[in-house]
Amino acid sequence: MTGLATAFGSGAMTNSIADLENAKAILVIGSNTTEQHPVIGTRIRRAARKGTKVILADPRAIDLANIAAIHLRHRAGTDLALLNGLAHVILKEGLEDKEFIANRTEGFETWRSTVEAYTPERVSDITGVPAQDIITAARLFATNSPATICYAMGITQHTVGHNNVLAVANLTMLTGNIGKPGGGVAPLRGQNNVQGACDVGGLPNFYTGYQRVADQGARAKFEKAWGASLSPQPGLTVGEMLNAAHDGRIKAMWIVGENIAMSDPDAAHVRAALEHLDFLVVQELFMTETAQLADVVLPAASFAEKDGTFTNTERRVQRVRKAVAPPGQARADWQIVCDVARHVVSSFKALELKGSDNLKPETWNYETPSQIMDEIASLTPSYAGISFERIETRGLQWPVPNSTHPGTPLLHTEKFSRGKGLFSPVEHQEPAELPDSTYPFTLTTGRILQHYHTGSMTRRVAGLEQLAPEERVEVNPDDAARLGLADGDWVRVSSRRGTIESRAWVTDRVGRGLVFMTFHYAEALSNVLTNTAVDPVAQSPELKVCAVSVEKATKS
Ligand SMILES: Nc1nc2c(c(=O)[nH]1)N[C@H]1C(S)=C(S)[C@@H](COP(=O)(O)OP(=O)(O)OC[C@H]3O[C@@H](n4cnc5c(=O)[nH]c(N)nc54)[C@H](O)[C@@H]3O)O[C@H]1N2
Ligand SMILES: Nc1nc2c(c(=O)[nH]1)N[C@H]1C(S)=C(S)[C@@H](COP(=O)(O)OP(=O)(O)OC[C@H]3O[C@@H](n4cnc5c(=O)[nH]c(N)nc54)[C@H](O)[C@@H]3O)O[C@H]1N2
Ligand SMILES: [Mo]
Repeated sequence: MTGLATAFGSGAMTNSIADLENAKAILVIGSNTTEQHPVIGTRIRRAARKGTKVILADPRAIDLANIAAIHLRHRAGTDLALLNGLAHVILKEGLEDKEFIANRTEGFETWRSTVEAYTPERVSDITGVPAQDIITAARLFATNSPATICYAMGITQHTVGHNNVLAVANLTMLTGNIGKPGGGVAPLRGQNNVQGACDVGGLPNFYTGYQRVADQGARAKFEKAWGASLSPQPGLTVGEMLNAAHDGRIKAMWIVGENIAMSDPDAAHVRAALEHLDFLVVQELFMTETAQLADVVLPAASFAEKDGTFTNTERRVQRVRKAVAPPGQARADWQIVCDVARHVVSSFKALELKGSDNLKPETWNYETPSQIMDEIASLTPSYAGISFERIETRGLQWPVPNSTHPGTPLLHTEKFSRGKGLFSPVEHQEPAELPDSTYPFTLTTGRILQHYHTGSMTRRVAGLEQLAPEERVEVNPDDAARLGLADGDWVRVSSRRGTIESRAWVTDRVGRGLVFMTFHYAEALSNVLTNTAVDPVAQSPELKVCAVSVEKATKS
């Protein structure tokens, strides 16, 4: 999700959550906000009650469709055409923000020439959305200013995910919705601390604060601080690691808090890759499907059993505090990591391995998480002014460049990180795997309110299991009639990679030809079916589109 980095310098929410209520229009594209970000979903509902126009672009009729001024129900994987089509109409009707474009952006004319081809009629052919609805939505977005765009996995988990994010940035700049309250772009981050994990370098190509591994200056700074020589080569993404494990280029893996045996696409491939490793360590709260494949399981403390910080989707660095003691031998992740690191350094030294003389086991002697934050602050311009002391009562939104800076609720008020915002031409491209005569349906996958991902946590909660005990494949009523399916019947869903069986939910939440599944249930797992094709830039797999067949199954 680094797409916006190229457009205007940051992949994070430009504004704050509360600020959504200042928007006159909100385009929600590829986000089931009320189910997946309920707090933010509530803000959107409240805004709509006060008159904000909600424009929903989602192939499914999710809850937000009930409050939307218009629901663009496009074919999955056609967001680029749709976004270009909205821009086309705005330009044709002269609704663009000419002053903003002139003063704050570049590349406009080149981009404009590509958007010219996306007439409402052509976009209607590609997306299945009536041309008039495209025109109406474009007018709603451009004339109700300020306007925000919220997006999530519905547009990023595609082979064109990166370009989709650029198209969102183009539309935002076209309408001058940057650097002002109620405007902006809201990429809704997923996990409680995925923003923080990315901020502190949990990505293959960045150190903390998005300082590039390939940048010599940044590297020199970290080499000095850590007394070690560092590789200029970016690391591998999860998908690349699995491929490397599969063909023996990676021999050992240490997985901290991910259940990839269930959450990565093409589960058979994932399992084969993990089984091919010589050595697998899994650091977990529970004996997950992935942990069961491990040689060693390291028991970790959960969020409520340790101190630290989480950085939320509005870039706010907040304290988490230990409320209960961890069970058994479980310890905080940072303690486990530091212990292993000290042992590794000591054994490298004992073996007199090349380069090990500079390494110091003491580098890993932190006593508290607050010391780790001090080190982050010392090496990261956007976190420079953050300390546990300052966030004791209320979190701070980065960038916080110094110890008296109040934090930054609103990004890009004067200029973008790269100077001028860049319009990037992006063309519609079909998903990697399209329906055909053998696999005539499109499968899209995601979540429901009641469960979290692979269910390793939520499926242990009796109340949630009662509410949502099993997978229910969403099938459109017309398709169901053709297949002879009644609501609650068993179906067999197959792709080129595997087959699952589960109950069907006959519902017009999905349009004809589309089926929806979660990845919450090990016994009927959509990732047995999904495709590993990835976006060439962001490397995110196309979890939102693959081709499947659907048949009635006999199981009862
Ligand atoms: N209850 C609950 N909440 C969660 C999570 C959870 O597992 N459970 N997970 C968290 C995490 S890590 C994340 S990343 C977020 C994910 O949050 P979201 O991205 O909102 O959730 P998803 O269900 O993956 O998909 C969002 C929407 O994309 C739509 N969609 C599918 N294909 C397309 C397409 O081609 N184009 C468009 N425009 N839309 C499409 C789906 O119909 C769905 O409504 O949720 C977070 N919140
Ligand atoms: N088909 C399909 N697949 C998808 C997606 C999709 O939309 N469709 N979405 C993708 C997305 S956006 C995401 S984010 C991934 C999520 O994929 P995962 O992250 O693999 O899924 P989780 O079930 O959240 O697994 C997290 C694990 O961390 C453990 N855990 C929780 N807290 C801690 C802790 O403090 N320390 C340690 N060590 N462990 C902890 C939990 O017990 C849990 O087993 O799934 C991806 N997979
Ligand atoms: Mo996520």
